Amino acid sequence: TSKTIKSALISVFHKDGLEPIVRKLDELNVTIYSTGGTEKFIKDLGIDVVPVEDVTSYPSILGGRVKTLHPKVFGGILNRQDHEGDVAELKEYNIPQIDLIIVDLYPFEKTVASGASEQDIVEKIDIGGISLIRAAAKNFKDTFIVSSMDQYEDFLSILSENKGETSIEQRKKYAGKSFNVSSHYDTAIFNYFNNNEEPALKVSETNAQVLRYGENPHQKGYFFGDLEEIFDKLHGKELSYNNLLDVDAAVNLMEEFKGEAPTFAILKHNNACGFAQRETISEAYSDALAGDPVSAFGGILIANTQIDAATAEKIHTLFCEVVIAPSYSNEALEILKGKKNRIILIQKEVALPKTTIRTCLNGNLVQDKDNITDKLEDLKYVTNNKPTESELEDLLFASKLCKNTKSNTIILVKNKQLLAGGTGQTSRVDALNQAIEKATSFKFDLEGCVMASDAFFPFPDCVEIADKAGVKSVIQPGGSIKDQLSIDYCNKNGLSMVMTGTRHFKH
Ligand code: 93A
Repeated sequence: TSKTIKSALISVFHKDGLEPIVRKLDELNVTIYSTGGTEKFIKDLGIDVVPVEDVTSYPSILGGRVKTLHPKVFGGILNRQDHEGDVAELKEYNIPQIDLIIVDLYPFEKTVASGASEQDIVEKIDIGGISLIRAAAKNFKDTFIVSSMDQYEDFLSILSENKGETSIEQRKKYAGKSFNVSSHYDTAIFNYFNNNEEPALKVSETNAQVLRYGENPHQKGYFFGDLEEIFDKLHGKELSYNNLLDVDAAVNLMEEFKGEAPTFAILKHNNACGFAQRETISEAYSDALAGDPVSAFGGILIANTQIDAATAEKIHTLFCEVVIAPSYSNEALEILKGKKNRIILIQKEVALPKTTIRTCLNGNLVQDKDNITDKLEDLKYVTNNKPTESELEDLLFASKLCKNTKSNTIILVKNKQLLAGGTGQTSRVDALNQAIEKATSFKFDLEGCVMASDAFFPFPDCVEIADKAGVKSVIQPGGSIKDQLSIDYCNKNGLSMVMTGTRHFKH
């Protein structure tokens, strides 16, 4: 159903861009009603305009806080033209029909951004304008709403096309746009009152799960997604923000060891602090724990095979936040349920996302996930000595761990057990020294272990330090202009080195 615009109420903060529209409306013989400043602007163009006060028989009061908020205005906007009662009431109360609303709201965001005082900011919370927008949008069947200066150009062409006649589709489309304007406007006000502590995303409009808090108790936290799709939660308290980050790290790490011999990982702050592959999951757990029994306290545990009773017995003596496995024996489950808060998850066979997203400055960084796992056939043997078969297995094992640890990282492995890792260091040498110190403090003999690095060695210092600590073989991407210095050192001192060609930064 098309309608022809015969009357309009215009109330705009910024007057720019309005002139061609009012000229067009005048040409189409549209009756124009308007508020103070806008009315003056239109009158100054030499165009007839009716002050809204003439409609309401009321002056603008409270310094302009109440200008358009009146039944005669809102009755004119909200009446249903196909509704007998509405039409009769319009007549009874002498309310003029209003077919078009044009509003440019008080510039709330700009006022906040200008560093204005609270009083000035509060005055810029538009009440009448936002109400005009809502009312006209609600009644889009009869009323046309132009809610932003951005829409002027398009609206002008609509006006010109059919001599002020508009279609229901056009009116509904503009109503839709106006709710975008109003929700954006209210979000800005909301953010101002809540010190911008809310996430930029509109939580209420999504399937966000409200978390107890964010990384710390003074931060709010939300999870966007469906955890039930990926886990069956069998027991325990709610997953926290930090739990979720650790669980994500755990799941991605274990993804690399799917289908392999029983493997167990213990994670803290998104990095593995214990990791081992053994003939049974129970042994794998023990040797993972041995890697760093101190860090394991309060950790996140993940297994790549079913957790049996023997393993559960051992786990039960440890305080840990979350246990993840593809399944549990009945007995194991009963044992693990022995602690009220312990979260027990079954990980379902669900593909993980292939991209990662994080906020960055005033936008987001999106990237493909690091989907490359270094394989035997990718390796380039660059030293005179070649790694032994078991060293090769350890090298690839270490490289997968390295890929899933925060950069800069160095990983030391022997017999498919993580001896120690240097994680999140600002220099590779620091990462190596941290790993050596940690492994030695837990009484590991580093003699004969292998080393993995997430990125190339810019200098030969790392292989020198590693050699002195007992490292016998090294895996790294290569690509430094000084690669040869590291290779020369290895050749001189009997170490072997392989290059993968793939860097695995993780920040
Ligand atoms: O203070 S208000 O919230 N009270 C009102 O009743 C009202 N009606 C329109 N602000 C109100 N407006 C706003 O006034 C419009 O959204 C527009 O931004 C501005 C236009 O005022 P003027 O025409 O006097 O320049």
